[in-house]
Formats: sequence, structure tokens, C-alpha cells
Amino acid sequence: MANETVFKRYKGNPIITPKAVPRANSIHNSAIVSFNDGYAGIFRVDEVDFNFTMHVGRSKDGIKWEIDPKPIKMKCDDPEIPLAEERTYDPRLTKIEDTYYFTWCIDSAQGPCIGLATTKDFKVFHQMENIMPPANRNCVIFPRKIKGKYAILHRPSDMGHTPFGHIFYSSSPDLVHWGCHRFVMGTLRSGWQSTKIGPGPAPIEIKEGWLLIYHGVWTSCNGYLYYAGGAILDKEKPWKVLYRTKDYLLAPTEIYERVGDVPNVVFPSSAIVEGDKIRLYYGCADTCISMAEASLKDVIKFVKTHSF
Ligand code: BMA
Repeated sequence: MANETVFKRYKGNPIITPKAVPRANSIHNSAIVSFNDGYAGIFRVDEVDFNFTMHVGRSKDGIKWEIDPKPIKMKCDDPEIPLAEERTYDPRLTKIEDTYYFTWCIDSAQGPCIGLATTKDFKVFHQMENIMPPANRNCVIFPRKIKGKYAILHRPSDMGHTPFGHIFYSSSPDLVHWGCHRFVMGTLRSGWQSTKIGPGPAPIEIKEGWLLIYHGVWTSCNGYLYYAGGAILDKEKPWKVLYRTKDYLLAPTEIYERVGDVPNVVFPSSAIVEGDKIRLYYGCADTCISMAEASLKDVIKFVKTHSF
């Protein structure tokens, strides 16, 4: 039974299922942006041998997708940087000027770490230095420099399924050297954000600051449950949290969110703003992808009025 706040689910959910790619066991937790006169995405595909790969997808309407059956091939000028073409997951995409930057989690032998690549056309991908060494997950880049520096939110973690997790901010003059690490926000003693939290889509610049949609995890007697929450961060000092929702924005209530490889997961990973409409894409039960829409004004009002 749907329990909706401001986000209304698309009636045809889930919009992407494993049927979209021949070798897919599941397609979830993926990155989608507006591109030319339609949409493009980088999709997390867990293949039938449980290798996790990233595939490009294209769509005219953001609902019906063509996803490449083959994973992304990276180009890299530096032979010291190992190409991250497999054991890769949870991409996030951000457009800065005319370039799309994407971060993802590399399941390296030493633990999960954060990769970075750029593309302008979703055909050629240039891999850069890793942003963070192990163990770190859920990194997303802000859509513009803040005080002259690139900025990220990320979540230090561990080698396993990480029973903790707080959001941190870091900045860089050149996308290579990262520092000035600041704690942004952590778990709360009770509720749907008590085990761990992590940044979702690229923060959205609004009048009041940065709107962040994030995931929060609760540990029940039956394992982890994933929810979506919202926060507003200060515009010039985004490690300062102005508002943070006490109530969740979205919870796993639909059958496709409740049943799958990992049950009871809504995992917000992309948000596209078109006028006053915000379109949220989220992974469902580690199996498929769905979409929900809201008025941006309503989301901001919800975050402000349902905060601590
Ligand atoms: C993400 C990934 C997944 C995990 C999920 C819940 O951060 O690490 O592998 O199952 O959270 O969707």
C-alpha cells in the first residue's frame, strides 16, 4: 500500500527491469541526467556471474530506455591508474558546464573506493585519479565549484555491508587533490536513519542553499531497510545543515520495493529538475529502477516543515 508524502510514484513503475540487458541479474541504483533533447544514464548492472558493471543508457522521455548490452570502456592517459571496468557500482552523475562527471564505487581488492570519470557525449569516458581510497562509498559531486573549488559529499565505510555511516564534505582545486574534510551529518539515535546515511543525487541549488536527497537505513530484526530523506545545506558552507527531515520522503511500500535481491530498499540516486518539477529516480530492492515526481516547492516545504 503506497504511503506517499510529496513524491508521487509513476504509475508504470518499475521503469527499468533486468530484462533491459541480456546478462543482467538486476539493474538498480543508477545515474540519470538530462542530455541533449532527452536523457542519458549510467546504469549499474549486476550480471549473471555477479560481476557489477556500468552500462550507458539513452532515452527520449526518461521512461523508456535503451541500455547498451556491453559495459562502459574507459580511456585513461595514466597507466598507473587501473581501469575500473568491472566490480563497479552505484554511479552518480553531475553536469558542470559542458562536461558530465561521474563517480562510482570500485570494489577494489583493498575495499570499496571512489572512482571518477568524465564524458561529454556518453560515448568516450576518461577515467581520472580515484577521489578517495578505501573504504568509501556514495560519493557525489556538487554541480558547481564552491568558493573556487570542486566539492563532494561522500560516506566513509568499511569492507563489508557497513553497519555505520555519516556524510562528509571535501573539496579540491583540481579534482585530483582532495582535502578540507568536514563532517556534514550523521546517523540519529532512532528511526529510519539510525544505522547509516549516504548522499543520493547531486545536490540541487535552491534559494535557501543546497537541497540534498539522501538515503537512511534502519536495522530491523530482519536486516537493513532503506529510505529516502531530505536536507538543506548552507550554500557557501555546505557542511552546515540548515534543515533535515525527521520524517522520510519515500519508504519501501510497493511490492517492487519490498521484494527483490535485497528487500525493502528505496535508494535515491538521481534527481532531475524541470521547472518546478523534480523527477527522482531510485533503485528498488536491488533489482530494478523506478521514478517518482514532486513539485520542487513542495519538497522544499516538506523538508523545512518536517525537520528536527
Ligand atoms: C548501496 C550498494 C548496494 C546495496 C544498496 C542498497 O549503497 O552498496 O550494493 O545493496 O546500497 O540498495
